[in-house]
Amino acid sequence: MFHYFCLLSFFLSFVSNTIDDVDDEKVVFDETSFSKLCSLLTNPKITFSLSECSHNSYLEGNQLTGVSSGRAVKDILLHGGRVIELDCYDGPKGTPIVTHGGTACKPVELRECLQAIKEFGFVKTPYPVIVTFENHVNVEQRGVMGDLLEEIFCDGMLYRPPEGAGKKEEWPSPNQLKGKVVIRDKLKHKQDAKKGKNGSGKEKKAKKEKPAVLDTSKTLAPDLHKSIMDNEDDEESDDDDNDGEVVEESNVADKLKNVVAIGNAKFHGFDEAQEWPGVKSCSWNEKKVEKMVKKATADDSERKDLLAFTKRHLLRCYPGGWRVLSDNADPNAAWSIGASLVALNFQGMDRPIFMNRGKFADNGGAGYIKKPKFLLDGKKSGALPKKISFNVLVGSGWEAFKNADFLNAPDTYVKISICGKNGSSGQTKVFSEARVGPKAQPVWNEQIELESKCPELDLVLFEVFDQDPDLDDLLGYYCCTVQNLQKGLKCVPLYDMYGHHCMYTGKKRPELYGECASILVECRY
Ligand SMILES: [Ca+2]
Ligand SMILES: [Ca+2]
Repeated sequence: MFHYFCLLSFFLSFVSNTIDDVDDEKVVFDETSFSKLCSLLTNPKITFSLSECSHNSYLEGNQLTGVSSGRAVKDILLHGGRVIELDCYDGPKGTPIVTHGGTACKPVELRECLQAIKEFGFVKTPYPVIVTFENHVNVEQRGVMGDLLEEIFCDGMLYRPPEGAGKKEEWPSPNQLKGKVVIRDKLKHKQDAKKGKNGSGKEKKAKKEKPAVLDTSKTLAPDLHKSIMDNEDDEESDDDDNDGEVVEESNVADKLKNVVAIGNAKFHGFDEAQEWPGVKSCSWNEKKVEKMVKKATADDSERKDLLAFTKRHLLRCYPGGWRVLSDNADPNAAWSIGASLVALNFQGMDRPIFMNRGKFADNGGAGYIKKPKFLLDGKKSGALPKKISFNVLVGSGWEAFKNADFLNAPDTYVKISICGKNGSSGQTKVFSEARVGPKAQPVWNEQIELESKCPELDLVLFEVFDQDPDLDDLLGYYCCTVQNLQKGLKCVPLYDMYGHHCMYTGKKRPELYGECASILVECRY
């Protein structure tokens, strides 16, 4: 805060408010909004909420040559992610391994990933961890998976669907599932597809499964390309062999099936999905989401059918298989159709991840947020578009960015965006005075006017860049929901792309906002 008092005393002539208005306790939004948390607690179904969801959660680095580890899972959980995806394959020692199939990614034992969930699953938030399996494991090793789940989550952590749950229409609420690990899996596995009707064909495989780990001695690039495209098909067709019926399987695999609380199923039309006796889940890739959003935008009855579907069933959306660098699609499209589980590559440090962090900072970081009412009742949003005026005044703690440029002081500017359908953005001029000291602290005092078309869903993203001749470098960002944006003069703390505060004091986390880089912005609406 000290920086602001100094700077403001210099520039008070530009600013209409007095420094008494500066509130360093509350940042742009109130991070401990318990009233919002309470509204979630009375929420009857998990399909009425959106949950913070990761894709290929076991992977560090890219989707082709990355390393699978329990540490990757731990990081996501400690960040607050509530949905962990594990791609399981037959392991050489008779126990399943987790890896990105058909690539050169290094595998990890399933046990290590489950241990990480046990140890770190409820450190950040008590709300349930959904473990979603992309399951390529044979019948015998599925039995081992069941045993592992029982063994590791032995002390009542594993949620067991009550008898007849598959026929009821209710999901439990996130509150009812506090401290629980909830398993999502296909009820019917493609690897068993063509076995005899009497279920005796467990030894033979109907279709040659792709190897879990690619032989890298062959020419790498074409193989990798082909396998990644195959893998994408694979993931999408997770649901394709599945008509939601229970198939005959050996009793061995029942050990896993009995703890699957969220069954994956396919459907051929919304009518069919509404006739299902119970509640189910399905997975769409981003291409399909895009197609469905287009349809829903063009035709209101399509939109209503889609929302009726996502209200009753759990829709998971995932990044396309071509995103080998672990980047992400804009999640707003999937959120706008009520998809509860919008999986992102948390390894990617891109704008979709920043938006995801902003979205789920809501609700006290519970990892679950309530869907706006209009996504549940199928009506159009009642909230009017919101005009927001941002006066970007000054920056503080800019020593955090002193080495951003090789030769000179960084050339920094602030970009503010409304993220969502029909988003827009504006930016300040470039400030470049000094690397350190009072002269390094930027002064803008510039107005940016933006409009949020859908305030119930839209996000505000503040980004600070260093301008360069080629690609500008992102130095820090802050994201929050439009609904949580507070009026008045506020400090906006900046985070680096890893999600840590941009510190310049050498401390790990700030006690005061003056210890991390931040911008002073006045918001009016
Ligand atoms: Ca996967
Ligand atoms: Ca520069």
